[in-house]
Amino acid sequence: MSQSLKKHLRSHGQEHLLDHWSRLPSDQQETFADQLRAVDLSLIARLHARRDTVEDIPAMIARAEPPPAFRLDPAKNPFSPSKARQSADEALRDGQLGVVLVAGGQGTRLGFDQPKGMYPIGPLSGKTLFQIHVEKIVAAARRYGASIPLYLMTSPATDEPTRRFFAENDRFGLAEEDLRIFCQGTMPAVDAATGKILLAGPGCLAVSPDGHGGMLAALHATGGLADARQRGLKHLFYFQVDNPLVDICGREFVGYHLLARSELSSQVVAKRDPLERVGNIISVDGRLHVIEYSDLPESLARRRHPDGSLEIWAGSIAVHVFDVAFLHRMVEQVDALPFHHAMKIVPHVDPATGRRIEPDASNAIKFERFIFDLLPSAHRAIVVEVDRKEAFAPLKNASGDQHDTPETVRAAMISQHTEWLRRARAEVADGVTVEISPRFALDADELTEKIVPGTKIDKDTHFEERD
Ligand code: UD2
Repeated sequence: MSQSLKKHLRSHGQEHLLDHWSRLPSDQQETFADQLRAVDLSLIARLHARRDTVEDIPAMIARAEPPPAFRLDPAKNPFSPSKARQSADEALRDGQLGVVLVAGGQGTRLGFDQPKGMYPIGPLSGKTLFQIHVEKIVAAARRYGASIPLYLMTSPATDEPTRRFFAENDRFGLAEEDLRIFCQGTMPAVDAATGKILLAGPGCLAVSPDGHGGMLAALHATGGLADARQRGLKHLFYFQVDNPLVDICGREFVGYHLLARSELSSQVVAKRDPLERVGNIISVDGRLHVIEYSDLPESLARRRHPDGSLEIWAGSIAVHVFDVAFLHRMVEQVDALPFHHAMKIVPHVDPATGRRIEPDASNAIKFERFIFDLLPSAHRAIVVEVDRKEAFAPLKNASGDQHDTPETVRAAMISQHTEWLRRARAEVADGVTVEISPRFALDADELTEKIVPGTKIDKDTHFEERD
């Protein structure tokens, strides 16, 4: 065993990781040594000591103001929706937009053992989340006569099945050169009390994905950022895999981003209740911040204006537009994204005895970066309010839960598509299930062009484009 590695581990109090070294087969020793060398031990020590930590939330909230927001009522906004749509159309026609989809999460709450993107959610078609997202991108590219590349982030657990799924399905119509799948990094979990790195098994560290904020480093390290620049992309539309209502490259959102010359724009909904599980966007000293729902004290979350509206109203739905130049600038700043601490139950093995330990309470800290922590660094950042019914129905929980289940998500899709059909002056009988493929129509306006007014829909119907 290399003496320098031993010394390095000892100097950071992590020499326990070598306790079982002599019992490892020699090929495993080599891979384990590589895994150990790749860990930034001083960073882990700093993080455990909480020296690299997130701000004092009550102090921030004391200085918080509502974020500069484009509200649903256009009369309150400095630019009109039609001007925004026009700006977005120009940028899209000019091929300035790409898309980033983060799909590295493990979907534990949903209880689905494959990547969440492979969950069949289409109410009639049974299409998966991945297929619905990609069909939207392909349809938008077709509409604008420009390519819209997709940068799809996976994690070690979701990478292989995701790649196989896309290959088996001909990338759902996306050109090969327009899909880049890249895998995010990982971070070791540490014992909460001692800061010692845990072992998942002999010769194997307990690691987990480094959070969706890992997107920045991983996109850069895998050449995605350089690719974006080389293609002449100026903006990246970013979203999460679990929301089939997401309006990918939505014209008003993109348009407001452009007109405000924002470097980072975020979609928000007016929170349904003070404790809704979404990030809270606030402005502090002229900079935007997201306070995660789990970090917002309940008494602050419940504060209201005299008219009854919530003081902290803007719920982030994790849909953003990033300027490519801004991301390039952030990549250069090592500390652009802090690490958050999450207390978790992490089963592990005792390095000395090899005995497996199954804790029954949280024993470990996992370190994660959140992409929205780039907000305070962005110039002219804005938030844009969207109508929840048109833009947000995330799949988080298994059937039986109150919110964000397969049933609530399908109901939201059906109700959006029913509403589009009614706007197109079709008559949809009550109780009928409709689903509109993104290949058939991307929005209510496109649907209106295709539906003869007065069309009666009295049985379940999936509107799909014929090949
Ligand atoms: C996220 C946001 C929350 C709100 C909500 C909207 C955080 C911490 N919270 O809550 O503010 O906007 O979404 O639905 O982001 N992912 C990765 N790699 C990782 C971890 C996550 O790719 O290491 C992806 C994951 O696949 C998913 C997304 O990030 O697409 C969000 O992850 P989540 O479902 O764990 O986040 P959640 O529901 O706590």
